[in-house]
Amino acid sequence: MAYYFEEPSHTFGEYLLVPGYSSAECTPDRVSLKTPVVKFNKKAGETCPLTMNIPMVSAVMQAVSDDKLAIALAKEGGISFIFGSQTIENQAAMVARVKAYKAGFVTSDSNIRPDQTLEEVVELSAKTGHSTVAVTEDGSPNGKLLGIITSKDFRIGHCPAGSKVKDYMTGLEDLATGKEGIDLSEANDIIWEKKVNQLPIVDKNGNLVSLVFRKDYSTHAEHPNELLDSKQRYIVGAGINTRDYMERVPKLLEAGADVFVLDSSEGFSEWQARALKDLHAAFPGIKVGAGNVVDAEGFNFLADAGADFVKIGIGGGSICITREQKGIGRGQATATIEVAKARDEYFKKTGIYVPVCSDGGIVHDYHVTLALAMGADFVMLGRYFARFDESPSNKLVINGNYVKEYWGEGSNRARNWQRYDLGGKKGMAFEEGVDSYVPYAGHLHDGVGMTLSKVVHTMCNCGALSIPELQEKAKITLVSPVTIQEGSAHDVTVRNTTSVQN
Ligand code: RVP
Repeated sequence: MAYYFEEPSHTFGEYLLVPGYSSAECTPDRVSLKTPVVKFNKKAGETCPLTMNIPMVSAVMQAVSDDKLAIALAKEGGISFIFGSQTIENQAAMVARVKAYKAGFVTSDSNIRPDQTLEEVVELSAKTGHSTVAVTEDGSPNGKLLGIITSKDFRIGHCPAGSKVKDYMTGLEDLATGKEGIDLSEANDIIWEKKVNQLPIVDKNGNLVSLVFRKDYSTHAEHPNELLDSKQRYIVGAGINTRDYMERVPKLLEAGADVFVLDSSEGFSEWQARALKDLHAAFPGIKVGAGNVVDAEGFNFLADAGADFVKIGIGGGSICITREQKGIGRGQATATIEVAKARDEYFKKTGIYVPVCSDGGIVHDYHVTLALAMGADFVMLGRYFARFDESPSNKLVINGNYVKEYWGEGSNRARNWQRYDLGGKKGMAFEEGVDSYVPYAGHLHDGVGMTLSKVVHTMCNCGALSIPELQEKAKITLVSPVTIQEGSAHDVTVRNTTSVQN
């Protein structure tokens, strides 16, 4: 006989947090949002090998996670999972670009030779927008460094036409340089000590490797949460599927991917268990999340199969029509609560803590706090990130308003049918997602800053200084539709409409 869940399932919008006692020590600036991404033996006192500084990851979607968004999100402390619905080569190139982007270290693309003219320097600067030009023996980006020339070194019109770079540049003898391998704060110390605006980094043969600029260091300092690997490169994830993983993963590992996720709309399957087994056997130490599931049974299956984290959610995504098309799914809040409980039971039984990620259905900023309070270690968001400048989709004007395009991986536009593949002979493909617009929301840095500000304030209202403390202390209540109505401005005529989307 079929199994019936006794309670209807619920979404985030049906819940609120009831404040707990906040002591004077509980202030937003003291809240830590650090959270584990992959499993570890917590009972044995192991520390998690991969943590994030904020509990947010971006969805494995064409309209959301490319290298540009991945860099922007890593700067804030989270991880992007670069979309897998593209060729292996393209995906690996995106991962490689994130890893090559050395926070604060700029690879020079506008070098010049000492025998070239000042007019050529001006031309080059106009083309690249860089006022500092490195002078190398052969003019190549990694040639032997001979000096630096900047727009402050000469005045065009006051120097004889055809003047040579070598007569105006700051030569090596007067130049502060850093050795390859130096870290950013050491580079910054030299910049301050020597009172210079830039520091060329050279290898042991004197060849130019990169440049560190004084102005970039302050940008770096604006991102205290940035998520870096042991080589000071941004951390990045990649979405994979259950079909071509043995070809795709080695290329992505080579490109530097730190963590993977099996991207499937329904992950309680033999295909996922097989992929997890094969990948862990072929690439020892690899970190692979799996999903999506919506109940304890699904979680236990994937945890036993070796998932490094488990993703929760079917049919709750803003662009998702899986529930309508196939009649499968579960309210996102209920699914999160049940799976998080299963994670805690699993930990009690095995000593292993398998982080869980609530994926999809975050509409308001407070839904992030609710998902965390309900037990999620982190959340995955699609619509939210698609709205920012850094997402790969087009920005358009519709009815006088700026919007960004946002389409589901199960839409005809993405045609990511592998995400929905159950093996065997395929029937007719049908859409499980829509193509849509979302309101444009500016820079990711500002949007994420605002969301997290709300999260940490609410955590303080609950008396929590960390995510585990929130999970322990949160008091959560279901609310009636009338209570929800009471929660927004009511029985008044609102004079201005400057309130923010979320
Ligand atoms: P949202 O943040 O609500 O936009 O949801 C994003 C999530 O929706 C993704 O992480 C994924 O799990 C799911 N998704 C992506 N494409 C589709 C679809 O076409 N049905 N669903």
